Amino acid sequence: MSTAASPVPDLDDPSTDPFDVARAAAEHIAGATGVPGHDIALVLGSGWGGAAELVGDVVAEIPTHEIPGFTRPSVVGHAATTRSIRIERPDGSTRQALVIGGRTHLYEGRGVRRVAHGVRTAAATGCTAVVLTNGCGGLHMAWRPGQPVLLKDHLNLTATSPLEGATFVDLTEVYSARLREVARSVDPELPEGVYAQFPGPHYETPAEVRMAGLMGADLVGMSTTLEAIAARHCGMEVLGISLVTNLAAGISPHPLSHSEVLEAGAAAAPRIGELLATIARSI
Ligand code: 8IG
Repeated sequence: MSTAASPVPDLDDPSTDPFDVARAAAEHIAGATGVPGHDIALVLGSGWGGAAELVGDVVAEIPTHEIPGFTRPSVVGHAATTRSIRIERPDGSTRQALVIGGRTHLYEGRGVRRVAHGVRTAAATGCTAVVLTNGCGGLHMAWRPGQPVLLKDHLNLTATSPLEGATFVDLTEVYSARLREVARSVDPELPEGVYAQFPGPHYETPAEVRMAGLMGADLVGMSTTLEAIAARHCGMEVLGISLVTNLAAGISPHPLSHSEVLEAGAAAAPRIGELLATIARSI
């Protein structure tokens, strides 16, 4: 453990190694929570904020923006605390979960390093698996607002990557088949889908939603794929779970509204919170 606080390098400085900032963030988390290391990480997206308390005993809670490399989130409904949670597993053993609220989105314009920083920090704390959750639009009428969907693959439509330089990471199985199996053992009804990440912050046009469908997407959103790539680069297993909070533009006859998205999230909160908690205990 470091004694004198060395200055944290600036994530925006191109000469800074983003993994140095992730290590500084992990040290801050260890110091501020009193928990030396973590096993799994949960990133809570739109609609998933209420899930943390259900996962286990909250050992410590710290403001995310105080952790090196993190910034204040700018979106209403995005939680901004990071918690260390003790999970009791069915066999009596325990796991320490790092629950990161307040993810940085690409549309905030702070660069891909900020977007990837959460999962890199989780890896630096010792996490070997990360559960990425999000709220998104659905392309299938049968998936009503409140429907959770497991990600089986993605389309990164952001035209960027969280990786820099000649970093050739295999993405044949971004979303762990093993962890999807664990999730389905909790809820056998969970459907699977392909998630397309658009840059946002605007929602898609109906033509863009049709395009995404033709390309193989079942879900459209503004997060997750860049974080999943960064997590695979760190060697973590990834589980992706979307909450369909609205039918994508043109699928629904109604225009999209952020308040409806928040409402759908709130209505689904108990069910998806319990689902996430049970999955976290089973990983
Ligand atoms: I919540 O319909 C949510 N996030 N791109 N499209 C995109 N992002 C979203 C949507 C949606 N709903």
